[in-house]
Amino acid sequence: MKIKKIISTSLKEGKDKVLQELGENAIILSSRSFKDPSTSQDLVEIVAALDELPTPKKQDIHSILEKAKPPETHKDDFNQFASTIYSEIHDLKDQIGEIYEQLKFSFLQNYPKHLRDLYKKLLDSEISPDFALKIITNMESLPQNYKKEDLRKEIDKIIKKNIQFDEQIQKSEKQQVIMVIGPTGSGKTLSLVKLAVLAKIAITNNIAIISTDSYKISGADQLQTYSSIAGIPFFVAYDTNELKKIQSKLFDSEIIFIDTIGKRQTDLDNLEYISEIQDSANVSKTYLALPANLTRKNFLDYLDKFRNLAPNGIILTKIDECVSFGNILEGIINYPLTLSYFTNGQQVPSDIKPASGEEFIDFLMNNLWEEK
Ligand SMILES: Nc1nc2c(ncn2[C@@H]2O[C@H](COP(=O)(O)OP(=O)(O)OP(=O)(O)O)[C@@H](O)[C@H]2O)c(=O)[nH]1
Ligand SMILES: [Mg+2]
Repeated sequence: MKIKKIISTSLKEGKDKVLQELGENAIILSSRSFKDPSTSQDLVEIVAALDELPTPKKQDIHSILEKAKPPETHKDDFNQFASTIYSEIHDLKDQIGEIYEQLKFSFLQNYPKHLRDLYKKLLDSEISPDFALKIITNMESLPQNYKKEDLRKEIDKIIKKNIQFDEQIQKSEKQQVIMVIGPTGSGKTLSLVKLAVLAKIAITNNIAIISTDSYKISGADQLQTYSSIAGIPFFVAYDTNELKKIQSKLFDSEIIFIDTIGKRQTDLDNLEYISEIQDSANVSKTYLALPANLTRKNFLDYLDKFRNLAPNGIILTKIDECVSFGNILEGIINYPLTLSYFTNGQQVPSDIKPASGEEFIDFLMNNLWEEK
């Protein structure tokens, strides 16, 4: 800032001098009148200042902003820069993914590549990592360039060692009471009808069906229709007393099939009720119907829930709707439970067959072997 003191004989003259010397942007900081001590003349003292940085004019601001704007060529540069960054982030993501995969399977480094690959396939077929590891540890004799038959043999060994397969329903001297339990919609009623019709064809004409599925309005109707088509006597029991009464009249039936409800008010109510039926009906065999297309977690949950009812075997239903069988393999081996029947469709009675190791291996092979 430039400051100037100006002495003049009048205020006007002083202002003119300020204008002349500092220009129109000068500002007056102070002014005073005084007498010259030597001449006694009246004088005026003005102190004025000028800010040396010129205040930018309006158009200057515009031009500054204009300069600050990235020119069009910069815009292109920026887009190119952004896309380079994007592709670098993408590459990094891929690399992190690869490192993650290597770490995830690093504990498999001691296994040959074909077993590491098999391990990944087992995970894809919904087998848990721990269980998959157990399987490949048991397959160490699988040759490196294994063929379909080599893999089949190894799976066969595991299945034979770990899974029990049931005999189909046979003729018996004593009356057999066969009950089907399971979660809602698992295929209990349809499986029971298939079994009853097969028993009528292959074992005895002397069978009966009792429904305890009176909770749902149409529950018993569906079964009644099937029974009348197949010419099998059909009864509905609304409680255990009634069930006992009906059974006492069926003393000479060779096989009695009992259908149960999928769901009451709560799971616990349901299980208690089924347990009462089991006791009062003197059940000789209880099948647990479970759909093969359940997730591993649901499959294990149901095995847990129904294990208190001590099922003798599993009817694995809806195999035709199932893509991966690892969940079942793990559930059944871990519990362990006997596999009794497989159902694979809605045709009565053709879409049911006794469970067999051969068939089960076929299902697993579909997940583990791709035809080249
Ligand atoms: N695709 C296919 N569908 C099936 C099979 N078994 C049963 N179903 C169908 O699954 C549905 C339920 O079958 P149900 O036999 O009524 O099942 P549920 O366990 O008695 O059912 P709730 O009594 O309601 O608990 C029906 O639409 C059946 O046709 C099967 O093996 N394959
Ligand atoms: Mg039913």
